[in-house]
Amino acid sequence: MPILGIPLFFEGESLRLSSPVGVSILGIGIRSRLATSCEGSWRPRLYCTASPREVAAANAAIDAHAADIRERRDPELRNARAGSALAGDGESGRRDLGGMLGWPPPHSDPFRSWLAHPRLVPYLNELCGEGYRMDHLPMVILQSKGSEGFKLHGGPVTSAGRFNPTLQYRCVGGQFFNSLLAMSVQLSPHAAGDGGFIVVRGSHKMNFGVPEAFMNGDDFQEHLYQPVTRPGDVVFFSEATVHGAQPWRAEHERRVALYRFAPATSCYGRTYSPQWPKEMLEGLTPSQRAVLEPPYAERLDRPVLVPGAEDPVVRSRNAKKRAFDKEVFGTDYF
Ligand SMILES: O=C(O)CCC(=O)C(=O)O
Repeated sequence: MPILGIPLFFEGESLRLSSPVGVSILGIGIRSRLATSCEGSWRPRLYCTASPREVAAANAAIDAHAADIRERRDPELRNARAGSALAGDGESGRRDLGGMLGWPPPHSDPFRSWLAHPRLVPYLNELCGEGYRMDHLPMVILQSKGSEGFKLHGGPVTSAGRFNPTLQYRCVGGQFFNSLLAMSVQLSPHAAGDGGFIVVRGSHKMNFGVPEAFMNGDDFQEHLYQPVTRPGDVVFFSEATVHGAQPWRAEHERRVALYRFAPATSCYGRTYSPQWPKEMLEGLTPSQRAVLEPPYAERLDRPVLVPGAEDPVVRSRNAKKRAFDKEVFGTDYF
C-alpha cells in the first residue's frame, strides 16, 4: 500500500516464543535467523503475555511512587497540538514517571530485569548489535481517559526532508542497524481503539519529510497503526519509524515502561556522562551493568551479552597491542 509515495514494506510482526513472552517488532523487517534463534513463528500481532508477577510488581512499584508522577498540563509541555486529533480532551496531559532503575528494591527489580532479560537479549542483540547499551533513562508513561496523545515524531528524515543523523535504520547484508531502538513493556491492556502508541509502518525507510497535518494526526489517519497488546507484551520499534500516541479512550489507565537502547557506538542521551545516577548502579547484576556501559567499541574490552551465557563476555584485543597503546598514550585505551 503506498503512503505519500513511499511503499509500506511490511506489516507489524511479532514472535510467539515457546516461553510466555510476547514480542512485537514494528517498523523493522525481520530476518528468519532471528526467528530460528528464538524458536518461534512469526505472527501478524502480539498474542503472548509476560509474567503476570513481573507486571504486577512493576505496577505496585509505580503505585508506591505515584507522588513522583508529573503531568504535562502546561501548554508548553504538551505533546500534541491543541485542537488536533491527538490532543485528547484538551485538559488531561500525559503523565510521566522516571527514576525506576534507582528505586530501592524490590521496586526497581522488574525495571532492572528488562535491561538484560534472557528472553529480550536475542532481540536487542539482533536489532542494536552485540554490546547494545541503554541510551535514555527509561520512563513510565501513564494516560488516563481523555489524556492527550503525542504528535507523530521520529523518522530518518526531518520534517524539512533532511537526513536525521540521530534516528537511522539500515539493514546491510542482513544485519540490522538502529541508531535508537525503543522497547515498550506493556503494563496495562491496549485493546483495539483504546488509543496509546501508534506507528506508521514502513516509515523507517522513508525519504521525504512528513507533512505537518499528518504529524498532528489530522490527515491520513488510516495509516496510523495501534498495536493491540496485553500486559507483559514487549513492543520494539525503531525510533527511525514515525510514531506517536493517540489520546487514551479506555476507562482503565494506560501504563507502559519505555526504554531506549542503542548500538555500542551510538549515542543520543547524555546522562551516562560522567556517570549514571549512583543509586541506579548499586546492586545491578553484571549483565545489567554491562548494558549501562558508555558508548565505545566492542574491541575495547566491552562486556557484551551473549544468549545463554550467565555473565557478560569480553573479547579483548591482542595483549601486545594493548600494551603498546598504553606505552604510546599512557592510558588504557586510545
Ligand atoms: O506513548 C507512547 O507509547 C509513545 C511515546 C513516545 O513516542 C515518546 O515518549 O517519545
